[in-house]
Amino acid sequence: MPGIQGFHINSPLVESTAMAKRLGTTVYLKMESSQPAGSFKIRGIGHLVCKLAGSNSHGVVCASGGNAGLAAAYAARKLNIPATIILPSPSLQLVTEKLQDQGATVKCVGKVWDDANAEALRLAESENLVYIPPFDHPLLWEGHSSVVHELKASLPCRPGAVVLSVGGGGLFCGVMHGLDEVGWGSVPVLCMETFGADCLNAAIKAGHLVTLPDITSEAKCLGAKTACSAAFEYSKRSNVISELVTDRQALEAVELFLDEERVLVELACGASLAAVYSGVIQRLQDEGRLPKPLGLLVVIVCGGSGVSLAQLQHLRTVCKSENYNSHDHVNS
Ligand code: PLV
Repeated sequence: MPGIQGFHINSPLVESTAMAKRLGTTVYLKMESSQPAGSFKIRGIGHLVCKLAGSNSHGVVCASGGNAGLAAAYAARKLNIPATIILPSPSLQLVTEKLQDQGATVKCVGKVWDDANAEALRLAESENLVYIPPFDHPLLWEGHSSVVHELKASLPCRPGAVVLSVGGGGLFCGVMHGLDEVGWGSVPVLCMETFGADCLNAAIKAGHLVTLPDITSEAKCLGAKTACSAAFEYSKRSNVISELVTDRQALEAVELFLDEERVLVELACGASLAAVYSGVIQRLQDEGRLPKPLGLLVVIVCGGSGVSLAQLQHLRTVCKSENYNSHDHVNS
């Protein structure tokens, strides 16, 4: 992992007995929820901000579903430079407050991340700010790849599979890059998205990048309308599997995780956890798409700061209401 700069920590790697009991295999949780600013994002964004925004820059601007912005604001505060974070308008007050607590200027623009991003690009140009992309940049992937180097240093053996969540695909690209670097390039990688925030899965099905008409999932931090092209290229590898869960399954996973592991994460992260709790892993094993026995499963617990007990209660009413059945699709 030569030359990775930034502000992330070597996150805890915790064996989950409760998940092992469900799956009949060893499960390790890479607890990115413990990172400064609450998610894995600080790995790539910390690295990117250090490389691109020196202490004499005018500051950074980042459009974000929340967590990339929090990471950018955290890194900017550490470097003593201003941060402007553009959120889509429906963003949570609790995220705005956390951003302000990091000293960032917050603007709410548009309905989804793509709208906010157009404003961030405009501001970068007009105010001479360093634009921080939340998922599409080689330096970001290089920073994210540090998670795999930590796994390599701590795991007792090569994993049988790695599970992660995909929004625009930055984490996925970083993990693929890292797996190649440590000689684990053929390890199966399970990419989890929710229905309605499924840009990578849609691209795989179409055979080319697609732009979703809208983001209809409540997992707003997975809500990029188009995956980055590097993620689409990686998805063509035979060891990459893409699966979808409903918001309801992601929410149930968040709740089970809170009960069993005592850590609260966002719905975006619940998508990965649902691979374990909703039987996706077992189904893939039954279909012969994942090895049986699996050996050792790694779940990247990507975390997220846009969650609280009150927000969880709200999601319960939205995702579990009878009117929400349009999201209860089945994987094709
Ligand atoms: N969230 C981005 C993009 O949002 C953001 O701006 O914060 N898990 C969590 C908790 C996340 O916050 C994100 C990304 C992901 C997973 C997906 O990561 P990606 O975009 O690198 O695939 C619209």
